[in-house]
Amino acid sequence: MSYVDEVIERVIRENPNEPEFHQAVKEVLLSLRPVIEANEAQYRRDALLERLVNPERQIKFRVPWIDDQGNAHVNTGYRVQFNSAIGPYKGGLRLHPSVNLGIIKFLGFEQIFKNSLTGLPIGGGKGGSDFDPKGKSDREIMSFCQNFMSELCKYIGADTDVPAGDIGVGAREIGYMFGEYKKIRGMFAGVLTGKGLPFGGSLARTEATGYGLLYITEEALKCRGQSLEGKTVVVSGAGNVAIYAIEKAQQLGAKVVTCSDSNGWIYDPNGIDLAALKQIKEVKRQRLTEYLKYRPDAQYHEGRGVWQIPCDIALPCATQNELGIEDARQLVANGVTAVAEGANMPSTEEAAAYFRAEGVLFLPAKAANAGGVATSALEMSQNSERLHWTFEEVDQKLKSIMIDVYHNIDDAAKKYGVEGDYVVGANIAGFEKVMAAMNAQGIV
Ligand code: NDP
Ligand code: 2IT
Repeated sequence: MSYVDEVIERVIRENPNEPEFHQAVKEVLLSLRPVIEANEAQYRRDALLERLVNPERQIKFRVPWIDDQGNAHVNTGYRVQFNSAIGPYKGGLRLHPSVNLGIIKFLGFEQIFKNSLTGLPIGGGKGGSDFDPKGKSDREIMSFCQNFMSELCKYIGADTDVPAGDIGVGAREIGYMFGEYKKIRGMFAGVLTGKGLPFGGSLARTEATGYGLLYITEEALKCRGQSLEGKTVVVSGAGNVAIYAIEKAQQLGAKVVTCSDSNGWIYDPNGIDLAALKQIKEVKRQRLTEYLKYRPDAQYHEGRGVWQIPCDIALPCATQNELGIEDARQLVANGVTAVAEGANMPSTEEAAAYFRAEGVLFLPAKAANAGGVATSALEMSQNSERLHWTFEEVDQKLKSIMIDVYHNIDDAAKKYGVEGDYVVGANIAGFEKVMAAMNAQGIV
């Protein structure tokens, strides 16, 4: 059996009940087959792939917190420090009831290659908890975040591991966690990114993932003699990534007609009212049903359904495996020409394969949403030099990073004879640097 197949089989056997982790490992290792097979004997001898798929460290801890009625609750916290070959572990924290070790491992594994693609010195990690922030008061969120950090603070540091936001973690949560870290460790350090602007946050970090998604899409379209001007765009999600993807898409002349949350979705044929969406989601933390109060002519539907709306470009920005094969077929039948993933692994294996087989421009998550973590690395740079850059400076750097990511994955796909296959291009381009660093550092 080939080395790649052997390691995939072992990952599935040794990590039962972690389907998302299997899915991420399979996608990466199968893409790497030509690179691995060219050096199979050496990689096998050095257990390179076994070292790649086994986290350097995984931390699991108890998080007790107290609700407003005085009752204590216990959730589970995780931090998976996956790979530090090219820099300190870097990656977000997710607070969602679906969080388990397998989900954090899939996200941490993806993060290794994404972070490498940014060209910046950051390793891969991810963390979070099965705590459900929905419907909790500010006090309850604070209690959870403080108790989460009182344990996590033992394992992170500005040169060790630098967490940030993900689903359920935004500026509010990062602020509470930062305060607790500072209190316990007695130091003001750049140990988290996505911080508030008054205490070391970077301008444009809030916008970065969504903006970056559109910058890479714009570049890929430009290379095909196209632009976003006049295009109809379908977006899923209504959180940080979705909101700023909608904002940049609109600025670039596209019309975005949908968004969604976990209860339902909006179809607004006149174009999403971004000010209303921000008010509902960022300020009032309400459900999307509220949108109809601002735009009575829009439609609200329960459940999922954005992929049935005809569009030129689809941007899944909510969560993993939210776009399946039936959705992909519907999108293609309706004439979609480009899909760029704002969320992590939003397309199922089958859906991603179908888009590529149908000649749809498909920009996979680890390239397309790399703008968020890239800007986190820019926040780390600013913290290290104790300076602040302007919005324009950060935004310009973000844009040039995303343009470089596109050309790197495009070149890698061409080099390996699969022009236009950006799943393979991103996996190989991300892997090459990590592999070179791991080889140079010996068997550790
Ligand atoms: P937010 O918490 O801000 O928003 C998440 C959005 O997705 C919400 O609208 C949420 O709806 C919806 N959603 C979450 N889980 C589900 C689910 N199981 N089913 C349906 N809808 C769901 O998170 P972000 O915008 O930060 O993250 C979105 C995606 O982007 C994630 O995959 C994340 O990993 C990825 N990402 C985020 C980056 C960042 O910088 N924040 C960077 C790169 C990737 P509801 O509110 O109802 O739960
Ligand atoms: O998935 C991701 O890249 C993120 N959630 C952002 C991580 C970060 O460290 O900014």
